[in-house]
Amino acid sequence: MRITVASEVQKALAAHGPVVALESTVIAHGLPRPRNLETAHALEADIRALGVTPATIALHDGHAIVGAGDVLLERLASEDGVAKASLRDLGPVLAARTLGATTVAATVDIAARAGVQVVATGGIGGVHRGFERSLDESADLEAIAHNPVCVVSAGAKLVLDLALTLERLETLGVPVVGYGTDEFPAFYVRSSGLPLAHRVNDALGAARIAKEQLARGAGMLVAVPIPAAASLDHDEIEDEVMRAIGAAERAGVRGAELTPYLLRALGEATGGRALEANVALLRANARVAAQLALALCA
Ligand code: PSU
Ligand code: MN
Repeated sequence: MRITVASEVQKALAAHGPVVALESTVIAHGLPRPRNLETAHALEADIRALGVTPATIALHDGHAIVGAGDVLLERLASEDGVAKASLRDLGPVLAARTLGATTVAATVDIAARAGVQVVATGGIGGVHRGFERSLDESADLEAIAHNPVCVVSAGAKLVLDLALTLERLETLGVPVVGYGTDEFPAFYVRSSGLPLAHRVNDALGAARIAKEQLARGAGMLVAVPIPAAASLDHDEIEDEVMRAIGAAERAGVRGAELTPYLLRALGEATGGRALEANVALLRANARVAAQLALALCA
């Protein structure tokens, strides 16, 4: 794989300075325009404000890009037909030299190769509800298990089966560390009722675990609850999730299109409140990721 690392990111890595990688599927497929580009810039600004170098990852012209510049970010946010590149798509999209947005799975794979230890996202993919019929489990889980990268997220997306997602992470040997919480966060909602085996209260605690885990050549998940002021009402959003899943089934939406479809449906059904919550948790996670990157360098 040809990896092009932006000079700013190269410098930070060479100096063993703090770097946070960001995925780009959330920009191209997870958020509507123009909020997607604004959010991409806001996440990078939040990370920079803490003295950390952001590195948005994407695929362009046959290269994996670590540190997309403004022109590439703008293209990812505004062009139609940007590929959603998960692990299985990396080879094909690189060979076709087309523009690709990387999922958490592909981002983690590329970050590990480039030597970036921390990745921030909104919510990881996981085991979908109705898995027994669809066998739909995101490649995110295996990718985190097999790469020495610490992913910071608000748990897994609420549209998933969170209990099954936690079970799979346990089987795969991925520690899920609650950040100031004993429960697995539920993306738009602070708690899922699902207890976590491990908890830390600050970035230093997360960094101590990450050092051990990454040295094993394996990844981990730091699970950060959405800020209380931005969280949604559990029962209300759960109703909308059920409605969105029903609509997706009737429309025959599955595979890679399912997650973007559900996120869009929830944004529309809540009059944009799900979107605002998504942006708020993305920004909170970027900040925790930056603090973790700093603690890993200290
Ligand atoms: N989190 C968000 N919005 C998103 C995603 C995560 O807040 O759009 C994306 C991530 O890129 C994640 C992907 O890797 O959804 C999971 O897709 P799938 O379930 O098809 O693997
Ligand atoms: Mn899937």
